[in-house]
Amino acid sequence: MNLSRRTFIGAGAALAALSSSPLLASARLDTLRPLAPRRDGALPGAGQVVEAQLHAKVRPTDLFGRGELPLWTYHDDILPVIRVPQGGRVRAHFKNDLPEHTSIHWHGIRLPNHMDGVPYVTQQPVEPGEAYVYDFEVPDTGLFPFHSHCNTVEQLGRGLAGALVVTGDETRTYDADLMCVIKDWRLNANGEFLDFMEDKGASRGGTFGTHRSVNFETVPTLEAPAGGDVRLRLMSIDNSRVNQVGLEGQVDVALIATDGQAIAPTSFKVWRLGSAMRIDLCVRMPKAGETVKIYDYFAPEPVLLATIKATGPGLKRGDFDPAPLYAPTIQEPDLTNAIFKRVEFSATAAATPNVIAMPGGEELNLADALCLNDKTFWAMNKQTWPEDGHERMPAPILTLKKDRTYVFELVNATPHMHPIHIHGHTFLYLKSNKRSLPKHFTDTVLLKPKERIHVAFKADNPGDWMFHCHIIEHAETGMMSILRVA
Ligand SMILES: [Cu+2]
Repeated sequence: MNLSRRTFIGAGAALAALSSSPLLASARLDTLRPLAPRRDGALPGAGQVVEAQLHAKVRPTDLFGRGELPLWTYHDDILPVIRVPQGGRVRAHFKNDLPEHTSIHWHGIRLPNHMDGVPYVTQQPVEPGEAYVYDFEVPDTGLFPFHSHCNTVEQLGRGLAGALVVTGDETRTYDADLMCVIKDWRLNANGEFLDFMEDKGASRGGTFGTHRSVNFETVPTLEAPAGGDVRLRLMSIDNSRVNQVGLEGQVDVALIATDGQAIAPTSFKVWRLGSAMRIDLCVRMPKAGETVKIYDYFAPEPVLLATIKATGPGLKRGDFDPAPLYAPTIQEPDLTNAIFKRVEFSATAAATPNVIAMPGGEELNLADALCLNDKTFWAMNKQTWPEDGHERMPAPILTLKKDRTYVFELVNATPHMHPIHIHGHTFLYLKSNKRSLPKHFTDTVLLKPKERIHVAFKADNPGDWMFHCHIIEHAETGMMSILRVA
């Protein structure tokens, strides 16, 4: 296990420091190669086990030079990174010493239901003082966040998260591999935590942070070899904000993966990165001493998130030719005979108390006040997650036939953005009524206001799976549901 924050922040690379007004980087990608075919035979990590120790507790930390913040983290390396080769197993020995119960959800990993880390749905909560072992194989390469799935507004708001990197997708080693984990913090003028959620934000676009960070630092400067090709992994673990990330300058850059899953290298300008979403870029670094700047272009004034400085003697890499990754292990779903379902995301006025009946006749275990919020602002197909006090899980929003392929039409009936996340499966993005994006695999699909997106997936992983908006406060106020695959 690699838990060094140094390694995490890495040694890396970058681009053009041009002017004070950030010019979007452009890509000149007329002659790129397609994805490398899926690898044959055994996966690189087959038979390997990576042991990780994750100990959740309060770790007061002075993150921004404004005094100690009572962070909740999984490790003394406050943003832990677990690296495991594809096909290997993660065995995470988890101990909870937080003041309240929690669990760990491994976002985007196609794992068995009982390892999915959702309290009451896939496991009982891990109470203070208790331990739990997560043990699962990683079928797909890429970058995945892990975080709690209960009172996540506060737990993630206090920093409780980590990164899982599944290696083994590279056909050519990059000159550097950098990660930028984007997260805002809710701090007052004294540098103390503000309330993690307000009704005003929760019922609209979100309760945004007041202090931006990358890798839990304020506008960090990373480094990468001058002239080199850098793999830049960008991931949001913010509760709410959607960043529109782009790079400044006359730099060659290609998009090579979405939510960890490879795509044929394609032109990149900006990408909207909602909570838990990831992209991988291949960036050609400029001359030594120059920089590449990463911005959020969503705001009226672009916000600088991080800088990558080009260092060293300068590599000679020839024309920009980003190496394609191996094709995703996951098969493209066969749309012949796919079953069509429409899922509408909307605002709501009232909660819908439903009881979940299990196949055996019993009812699914009780939720509690920590996992539910007492407000309901949102619904999926007119159904909300029950309000606090209803004490029961809702019935599944849909019951899917195992091994059938589904096309979901995700309909945003609100004027706000919603990054929609499915557990245990990975969507293939097909089309949108508003945008033209390349076909790509994704576990978290960003719906723009009034957008309709079609996604497809094979319901091949049995169990009750969460299906929800990843703006955490939207999920916790109703935009959360269960998909049953049986
Ligand atoms: Cu939402």
